[in-house]
Amino acid sequence: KVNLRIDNIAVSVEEGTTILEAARKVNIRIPTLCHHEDLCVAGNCRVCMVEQKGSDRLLPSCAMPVSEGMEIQTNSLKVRSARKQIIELLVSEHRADCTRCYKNGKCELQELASEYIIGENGFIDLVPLKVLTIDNFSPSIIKDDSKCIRCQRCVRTCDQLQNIGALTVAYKGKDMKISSFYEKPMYEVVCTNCGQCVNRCPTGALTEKTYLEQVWSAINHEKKHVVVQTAPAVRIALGEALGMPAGEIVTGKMVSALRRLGFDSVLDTDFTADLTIIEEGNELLQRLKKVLVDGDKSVKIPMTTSCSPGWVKFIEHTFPEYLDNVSTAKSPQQMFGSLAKTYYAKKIEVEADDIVSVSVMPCTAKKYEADRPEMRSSGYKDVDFVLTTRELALMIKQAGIDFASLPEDEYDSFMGESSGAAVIFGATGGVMEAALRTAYEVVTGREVPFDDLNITPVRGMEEIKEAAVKIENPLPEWSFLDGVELKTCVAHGLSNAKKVMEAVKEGKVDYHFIEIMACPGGCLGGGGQPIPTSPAIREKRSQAIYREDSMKPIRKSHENPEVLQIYEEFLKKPLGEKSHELLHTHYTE
Ligand code: HC0
Repeated sequence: KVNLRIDNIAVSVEEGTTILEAARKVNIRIPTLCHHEDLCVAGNCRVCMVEQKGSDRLLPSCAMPVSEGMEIQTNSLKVRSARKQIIELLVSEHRADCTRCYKNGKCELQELASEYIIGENGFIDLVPLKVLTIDNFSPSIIKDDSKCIRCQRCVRTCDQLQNIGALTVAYKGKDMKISSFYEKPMYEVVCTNCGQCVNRCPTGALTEKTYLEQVWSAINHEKKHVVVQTAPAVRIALGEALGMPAGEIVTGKMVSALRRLGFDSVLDTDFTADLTIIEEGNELLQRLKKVLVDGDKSVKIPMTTSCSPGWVKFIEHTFPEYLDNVSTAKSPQQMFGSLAKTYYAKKIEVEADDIVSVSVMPCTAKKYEADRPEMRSSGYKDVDFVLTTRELALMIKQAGIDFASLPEDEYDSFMGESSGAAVIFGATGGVMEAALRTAYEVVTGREVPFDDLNITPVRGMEEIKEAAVKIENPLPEWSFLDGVELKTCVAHGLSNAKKVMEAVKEGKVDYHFIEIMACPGGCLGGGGQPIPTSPAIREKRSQAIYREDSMKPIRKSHENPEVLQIYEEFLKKPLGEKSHELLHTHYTE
């Protein structure tokens, strides 16, 4: 242990801890604009400068490890004056039209400028002297260089966390800027739309493209019937953006709020998450049969999940030769969209033309997914508008709703029912756990041999997880699987996805089924989730998801009565004709 004093408080921390981390341990907040717990040390913004007794240099606390006997002051006159100047400099490079900015009230630079009362007497405003570009071609992300303070959180996110490198540092010195490949629009480069950069940007330089006004217009349109679906991971994070602590389950309040906002049908993506398990699970079993019994070499194993659109875009760019390994099942969001404008429209006797389908997602890539040309099997755009968790919170604020005091409500009765298996889709490993709960039972007629259905090897935040389930005494139809050890792998974050795919490519692993989610922690850590998202917050959201699962009366997708009903009334059978038309697709390079 290393012992030091920070602002005269004794602190004892592990060797290698930085001054910033040590201060946080004793609840001293040192401001920073470039540090983020998910990312490596950068020391770019210099806002976190502190003074060390006996030294005339100020130290960047995010980059400086503690040493024995150090005496640190985080708030001396020298520190305050330097910090204020740095903030003034950053503001002079930043288009500070705060009242018009999407991040107004949520901008870390604005907050510091306000705390340090920078006023009018700072440095010359450099913004008018620069050539500025706003890239708003992408359906998901807007990049506005005039708001950028060059902290490089986004660059480190894209590079280290996601291994994409769509954002890089270009030029040097005063010309240095955050750029994409050849300064092309984000839409044209390898960006996966995951929005992890948006989640970490301290200012309004990277934001989601918002569709709030379009949704308000649809709600207020006399003739339109607006259907909303909510993703698994929204219900355990929305509260954070509305003043509640991380890890609160707010499903019932969210449903109440959506009704008050004026949505005509309040439904659940979890319903189609259950449906995905039936379709994807059957697809896996069919693939296994074709490979193991028929020796069909055109059929690819391992099969990978397809529900994370950031992952699908990643594999299209990075491992296109493995596109046939991706499940043909559409994501629950898109299955929901195509059913909303076909089956559901008919059921509620509304013309498909008059249905507006809105989804609330923890994800910015879902905006891109909804825009893909493959996603129009209803004859219309299956999902018209995608809002992030943050946008829904903003809508609730705009409507003057006191979220905390709302009563708990239930989803509408058709396409609103779901199992615990569907809820856990929102956490890394959740799709795999849900699939195994169903697939094992379909094949053997018995429940998975894990305590209380909790398949713990695929749970948790470990980067890459593996689990094997041995199939013994299957039902006669599945006798070819007798003794087969079903090998599965789960990865979250695209740098881990890359590791898994490289291992597959090199023949080092022989998985049957791989779950990949583009974002750290799975959707609960999505780019559209409340800011901040940190490892500790992801952990709390994850615990909330598994709590929600354990409280559900139905915990297996194949037992969802509405899923059984839709097969009986409409789809007839998994992988049948209607399913192929509406619920499956094929991704091409
Ligand atoms: Fe997810 Fe999904 S679990 S991708 O993370 O499969 O965004 O929450 O909605 O579609 O259900 C996101 C979350 C979803 C989809 C579901 C899947």
